[in-house]
Amino acid sequence: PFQATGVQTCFHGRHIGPQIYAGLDGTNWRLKDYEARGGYQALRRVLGKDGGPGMTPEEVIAEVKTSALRGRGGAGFPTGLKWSFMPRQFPGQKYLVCNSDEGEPGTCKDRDILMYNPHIVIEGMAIAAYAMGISVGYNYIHGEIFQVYERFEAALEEARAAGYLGDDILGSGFGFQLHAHHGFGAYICGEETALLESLEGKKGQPRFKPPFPASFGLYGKPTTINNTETFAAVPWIIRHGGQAYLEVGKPNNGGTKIFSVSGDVERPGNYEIPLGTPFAKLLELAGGVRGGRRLKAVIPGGSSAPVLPAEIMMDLTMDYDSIAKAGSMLGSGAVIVMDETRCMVKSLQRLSYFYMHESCGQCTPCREGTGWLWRVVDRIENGQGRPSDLDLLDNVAENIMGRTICALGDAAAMPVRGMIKHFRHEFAYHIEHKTCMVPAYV
Ligand code: L3W
Ligand code: SF4
Repeated sequence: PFQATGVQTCFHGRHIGPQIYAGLDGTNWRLKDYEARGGYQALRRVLGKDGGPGMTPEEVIAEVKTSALRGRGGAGFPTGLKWSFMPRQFPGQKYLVCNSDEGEPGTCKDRDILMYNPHIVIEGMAIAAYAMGISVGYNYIHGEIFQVYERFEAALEEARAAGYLGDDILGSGFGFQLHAHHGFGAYICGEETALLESLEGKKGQPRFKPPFPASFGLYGKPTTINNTETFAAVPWIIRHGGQAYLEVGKPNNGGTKIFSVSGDVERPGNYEIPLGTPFAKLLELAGGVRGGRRLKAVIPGGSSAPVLPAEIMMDLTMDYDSIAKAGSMLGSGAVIVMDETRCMVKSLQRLSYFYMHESCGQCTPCREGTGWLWRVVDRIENGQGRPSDLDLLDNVAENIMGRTICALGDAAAMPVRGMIKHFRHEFAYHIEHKTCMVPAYV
């Protein structure tokens, strides 16, 4: 998946940031290191095990609502609101699930959290479980990162031994059992209902929504699913307060967000910065465009987000609302930078192949449409494009959007529409001249 756009997106271990990534050096992931950084103080506070009175579940949810924390997996759904959907009185098992099935091309942030700071996720999940009255949780970890799964298992063992997980956490009477689950590498299992199917041992294919997992989730029981980074934000919110977290970011976009900056930059890496930071600042952190070349375009939120040209991007701040206003989405925070030597047709060819390959095949517009999209872009790239192809691409994309069971159909269609909207002239040049207008590719 990291090759999906043809630009270099795979990097590991360069991560900086003030909250989730603060003070990590690659060796200090263990429980004792986490505790030395103030780890598990938030859980102690919530359970009244820090000498204080403790917090009620309602107070925890209220704090998360105040923080304006939004889901870090892609949709940006308000976390406190999602937590409040969980029925308080339910005569059966309820579940908490962490979505660590990070597979969005360009996104490499969650694996770094789990590898370098796994206890922050465990603490965040334990607090969430307390807030929603849940006693069992799972962390579904992407299949191609086995060492991350092993690291998380090791952290779970430490947390259990120290009494941060189990039937009676820190003697509070509150119990929460957390398990890790190793996926098998399918992109679609990052879609929450496909993930649940997979966790149940079935083929990972999305379910219709509604019903949402909040009412019909794992084994048909009420389930709350959040992304890894979302859980990792929770301990800071409890320790410093929801208002402080909100003020780190901007209204409706609280806190920091991790951006996986990849592609044509000098220093690709995971950068945790306050939401609302100008894109120009993020680019500067990543060392600027590689080789001093000119910026051409940016995919601001993972491969599913429509591309934006440099002139639009340079005026934007990195937050959910301003990226959406510009016609794209912040998504999972994968910022794919493309310089002036990048061919948009080639990039879209690779992206379209990815979605065709990852379609689960359940619904016709996605199963057939993703194949159509790839074949048409592929023939344009290979000098066999037809003048009618651009309208055809637009038409196929339009007929996929909104007509599928899950968001993968839209995710395949949106990059096509974005590319043609902003770089139509490049596609037209390919069709007319049967070659690329970008010198490096001629
Ligand atoms: C109860 C309601 N719950 C919404 C819940 C829902 C889900 C969350 C957001 O797509 C995006 C997609 C990808 N009652 C509810 C409700 N919920 N209404 O809120 O829901 P939704 O449907 O807006 O989004 P989604 O299906 O979760 C996710 C984009 O993310 N994406 C994909 C990233 C992939 C990864 C990865 O690598 N694993 O992160 C990237 O940008 O295109 O737009 O929990 O249940 N009335
Ligand atoms: Fe499967 Fe695609 Fe339909 Fe999603 S949209 S359920 S991936 S066929």
